[in-house]
Amino acid sequence: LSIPLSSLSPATPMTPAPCDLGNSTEAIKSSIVNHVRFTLGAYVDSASPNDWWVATCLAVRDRVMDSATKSRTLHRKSGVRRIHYLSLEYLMGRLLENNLRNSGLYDSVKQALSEMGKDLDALLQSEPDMGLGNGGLGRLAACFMDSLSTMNLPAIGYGIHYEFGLFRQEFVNGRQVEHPDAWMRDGSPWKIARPSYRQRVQLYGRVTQRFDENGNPHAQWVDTKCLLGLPWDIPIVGYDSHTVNVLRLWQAQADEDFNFKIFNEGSYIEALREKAIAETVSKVLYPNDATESGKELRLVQQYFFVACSLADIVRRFKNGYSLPWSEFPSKAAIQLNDTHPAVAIPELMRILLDEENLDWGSAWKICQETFSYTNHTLLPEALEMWSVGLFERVLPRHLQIIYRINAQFLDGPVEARWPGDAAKKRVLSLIDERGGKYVRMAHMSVLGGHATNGVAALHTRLLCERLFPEFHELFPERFVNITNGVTFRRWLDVCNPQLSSLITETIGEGWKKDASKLRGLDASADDAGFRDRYRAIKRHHKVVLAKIIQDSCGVCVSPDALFDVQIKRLHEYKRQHLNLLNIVTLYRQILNNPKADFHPRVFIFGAKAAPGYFLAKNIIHAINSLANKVNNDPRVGDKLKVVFLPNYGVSLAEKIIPAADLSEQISTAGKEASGTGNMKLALNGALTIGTLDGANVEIAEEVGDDNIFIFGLTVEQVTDLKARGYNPWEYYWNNEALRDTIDWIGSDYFTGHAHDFKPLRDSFLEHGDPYLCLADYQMYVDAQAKVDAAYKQPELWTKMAVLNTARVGFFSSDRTIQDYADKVWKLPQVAVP
Ligand code: NTF
Repeated sequence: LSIPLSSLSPATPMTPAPCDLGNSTEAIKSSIVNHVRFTLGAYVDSASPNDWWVATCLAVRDRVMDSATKSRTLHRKSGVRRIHYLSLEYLMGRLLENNLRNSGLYDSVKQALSEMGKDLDALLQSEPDMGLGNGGLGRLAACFMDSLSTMNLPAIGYGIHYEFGLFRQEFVNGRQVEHPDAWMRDGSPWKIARPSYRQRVQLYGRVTQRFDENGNPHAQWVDTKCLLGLPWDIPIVGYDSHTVNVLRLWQAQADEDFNFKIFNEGSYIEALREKAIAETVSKVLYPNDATESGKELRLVQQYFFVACSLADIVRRFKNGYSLPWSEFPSKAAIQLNDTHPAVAIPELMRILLDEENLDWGSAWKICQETFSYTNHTLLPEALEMWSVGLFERVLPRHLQIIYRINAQFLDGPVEARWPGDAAKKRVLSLIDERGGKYVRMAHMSVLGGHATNGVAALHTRLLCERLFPEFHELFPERFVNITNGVTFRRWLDVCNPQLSSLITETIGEGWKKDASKLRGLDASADDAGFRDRYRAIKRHHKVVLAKIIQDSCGVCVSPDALFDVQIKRLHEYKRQHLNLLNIVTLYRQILNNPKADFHPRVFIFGAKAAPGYFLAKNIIHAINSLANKVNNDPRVGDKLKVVFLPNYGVSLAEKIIPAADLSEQISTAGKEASGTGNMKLALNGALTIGTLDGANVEIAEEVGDDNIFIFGLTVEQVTDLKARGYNPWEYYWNNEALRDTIDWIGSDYFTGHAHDFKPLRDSFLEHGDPYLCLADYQMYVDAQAKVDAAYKQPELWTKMAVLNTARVGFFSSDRTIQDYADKVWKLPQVAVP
């Protein structure tokens, strides 16, 4: 049977005209039902809650995908520069509610579901968190994606499609136990595979030479192992904007050619083993926060996603325009979210030199114009360094390139500025040689780009003065401050719709896109009627949180108590153990003086510890053991409760933050780069008790000294004290309450075993108290007494809380992103019609 070819390819295309799906309740109802029936193959009558959730997500996704395609086309056709955000972490949390609120579909979808007897709120709560990040750094990237779409900026986020996100935390006898987080075991309706943009990545192997058509030598990377990267796209819906950018996450796959050869040799098992090894590359997120993890797999992860992303960017440049390479930076800006993706610098050099045959000088100029780098930490243990041996094995060609970058830098600008100064060269070199040889990724990031930024004013100052003083002296114009921000859509509109409505009713809707307008609320702080409503909303959220506490900790707490909240990763520098010292002190005071006039307080913790971080886990155990004692001590009653909510993450934060009265931001001055939880809590009317660290400094400036509780040593005082020789024993012997507190922690009172918290006790005394808890202890206890006094005056407290909400508009990530767009990326806004 032969069919004429012409009948298979009709002259008129068969694609029907694009249909507008419609946003009416009826249209949405039929979309959802269609997905239940035709996508999921279920009966409407018997579909599971998960089916309804998936069908609802898909109905929403259908309505944003057209905008995603339109945005992409417009960005390509208009030929504007795009920002490519490279990050190893994105802590997205749940997507449905955010997408509903941002797209304006919330009310009609709620109505549609309710007409079908389904409760939207229940569906929203059933969504698993997309927890592809550890903490602040990953959540910042997620906030930035929201702001980029909202502000009509052409952007792509690149990252890794981890099969397992951050571990799920459980407490067993007060100790942290980790479980895998299989967030997408059942797939995810938000992600779309893009197999046509798959990339191939080389690793290992060795370097030889080849000659181009003009007889010029070029390095050639051969005998490599290959991996494939499959991109998954997640649409990012902006608030009240038609721009839908994408987050593109790479999944590692085995190279089929490679397997095919082994299959032919009959080694079926061997072939599948290789495949499994290849796929481990995107298996799991490293659960380390603010510590460097020198593992080969981690380096391979970094290079894998960087190489896929750069190949994708280069493909778009070559297909989209016929421009010389010198124009590449006019089309593509690349932001390095910390040093984790810094291998992008030698990778772009490799592409330009070895594949595109550019000369060194031109390639280097393109790199510098393309890249910029955000530093997120001053902690020396968090600064990434890769051993030269490992680097050479995994990325031999890249190491050659790094050596050449280094030689040109040391022989050029460094020699010119400090002739013959070997010490300066040792300090500035890209290779650390103080015992073994290591590649300093932070130095490479400063050198390979045109801008380096810190994430709060104080942090940027310390970057220039302490971390990179010589770089700053050589290239002062490269250093900029861009204070962090958070998206007010998720962290107010979505998590606190009641407060969002009250604000909108009072000052109009403009604040959602221009957060500085929140200042319009300043006057309401003096309006008793407004304060009543504000307080009622806070109380509502405290009731909701009390229920969560009851369900997950089995502890009954009163919503009339002061909710004192410390939620962040568990780390010594964040000083959850200073908080612990204060609670133990209060516990003693209550026992010694049961009649003391102390407003009841609930101390609420949420924190995961890196699985290998022994002392952090000891602190969790100590807080849980303290909680167990305090909560069950009849002498204490309701005066004091301590709860450690398990499995802290984005969704839990959305419940805790609107319910918080007090926000603990008590890091040792000079250690917290910025903090972003501090901003979310202040926005929701929690007052801050904090040190002059990170963005706390700027929060204090914005809200005013009367509306915040600042205590503790400043950065300069910390430095002086350490220089003089800090001795925690002096504080121990000179302060009886402190001594009793520490002795009590070291006793068998809390668990029956005196050795249980010996590591914690030793860290305070025998190991020198590296984060100066003892030095700040008395000032902290005094500040907490001021908090107690203020909370007893509800009108005063609410006034302060309102002023916090009104005055933190500066910390919107829209402002942060506008700063990046203006100062670093030079990006225009492109409105999608
Ligand atoms: C974190 N850095 C800082 O510790 C926070 O202070 C800051 O708010 C966030 O970054 C976002 O800028 C890290 O997680 C890391 F990995 F750099 F240590």
